[in-house]
Amino acid sequence: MTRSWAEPWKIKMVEPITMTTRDHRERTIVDAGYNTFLLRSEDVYIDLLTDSGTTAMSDRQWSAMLLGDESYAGATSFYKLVDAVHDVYGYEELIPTHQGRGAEHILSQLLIKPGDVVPGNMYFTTTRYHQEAAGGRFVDVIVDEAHDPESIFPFKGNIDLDKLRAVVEDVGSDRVPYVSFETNVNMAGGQPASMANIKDVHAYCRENGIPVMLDATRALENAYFIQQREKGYAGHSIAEIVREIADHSDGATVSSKKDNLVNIGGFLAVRDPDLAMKARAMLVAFEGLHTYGGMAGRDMEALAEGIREMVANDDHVRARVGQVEYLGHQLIDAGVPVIQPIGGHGVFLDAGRILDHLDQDEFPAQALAAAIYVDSGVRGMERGNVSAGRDPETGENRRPKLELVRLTIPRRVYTQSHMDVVSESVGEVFENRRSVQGLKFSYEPDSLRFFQARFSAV
Ligand code: PM9
Repeated sequence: MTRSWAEPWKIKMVEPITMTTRDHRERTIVDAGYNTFLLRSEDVYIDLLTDSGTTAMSDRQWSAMLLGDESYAGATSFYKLVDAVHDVYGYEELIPTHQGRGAEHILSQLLIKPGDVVPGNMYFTTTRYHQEAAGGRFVDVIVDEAHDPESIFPFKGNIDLDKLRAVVEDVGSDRVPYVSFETNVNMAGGQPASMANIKDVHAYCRENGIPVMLDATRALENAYFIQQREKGYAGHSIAEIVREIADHSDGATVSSKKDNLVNIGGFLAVRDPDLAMKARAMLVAFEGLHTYGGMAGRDMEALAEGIREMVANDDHVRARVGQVEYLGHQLIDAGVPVIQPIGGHGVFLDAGRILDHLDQDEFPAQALAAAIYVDSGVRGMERGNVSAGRDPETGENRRPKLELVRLTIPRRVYTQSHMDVVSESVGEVFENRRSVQGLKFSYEPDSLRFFQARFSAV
């Protein structure tokens, strides 16, 4: 008989949440321009907008915050963070930033020259924004399976080496400042790369003098899938696998608001001391002094503890991904089309299939996220045509193959009962899917439009 498992923590403090009426939510979503980013959290019942900065910190992290050294320069909290990053990821040089995009900004400005090409395994919104702002062009070299919502390939985050080779041969390695390798690819549905692929890409890049820069934001969740799925890794600890992933890179940007279990923070970590010195020069102009960057001393304390805690044992990540899988399998059982395999940080609904009566330029995923909110107060996020933005050359919507609603699970926040409420609501909306109408822009920002765009019903 299989035995049940439970989270490796118990709850010490609670934050009340309240259910609103359907009538209230119908008005609220119109006021928010059908954009779940524009809802007030007090109008949300179960908040699955993002796993970013929404973690419940541990008692150890909260108590570490009291030790925060708020000295302007040389704070002990900074050196604890340097040690934690070094011990867990192995990087020698640490540039602390206020969050992931601060690190992306510095890395992109330092390495990318106008006209350069940056190959990567699927775009991420802020990452591509900074690559383009530095004058680069992002080229997607992820495996084809990643764009196929029905493929069950276990490593949909892999880089297709033939695609990468073709880009390098086409533009020349001197026009490729680095390969942008994301762990557990967010926009593909939280899908991992295999260790074999990470090693092969690193070896190829070395031969061609191209650095590999990880987006290690969700390296922990990637490590879990390697342990579960890749031959030879079942007996390795999560800590060993995270370290091995990082060993095959020249540096990383990290949004610590995810795997690292904090509400704010991030970093750029590199091996090259010269690159680190240049990064520190930028850091002092854009974020803060090199021994705090964008964080308070107490934030660095919580982060140092969070980095160690995430790999202290394998139970944490097993329960974290286990909860995502629990929700995913409930939805699969209810017949709702979702991206499979179920990802590490959320369940991604295949809005393109669910609302196949809508054209992609009527933004099915945006409309579905709004409909789920109206049904139950559950807040998810569009990850499709709105997030992808417009092609700068044609000005047309990019119409990506993946038109998804992301139900993102915060770490250590919700229980299995919350997941049951979510799956019942999504099941109900799925049953009544034909009544969901399409949307059109009433306000469209020029960049990163998904954050602040407003819509009205078609
Ligand atoms: N990710 C997320 O919800 C928050 C912003 S977009 C809604 O998934 C990766 C892989 C991310 C990420 C943020 C960032 C940026 C970089 N890489 O939000 O600036 O998933 O800390 O990190 C979000 P920051």
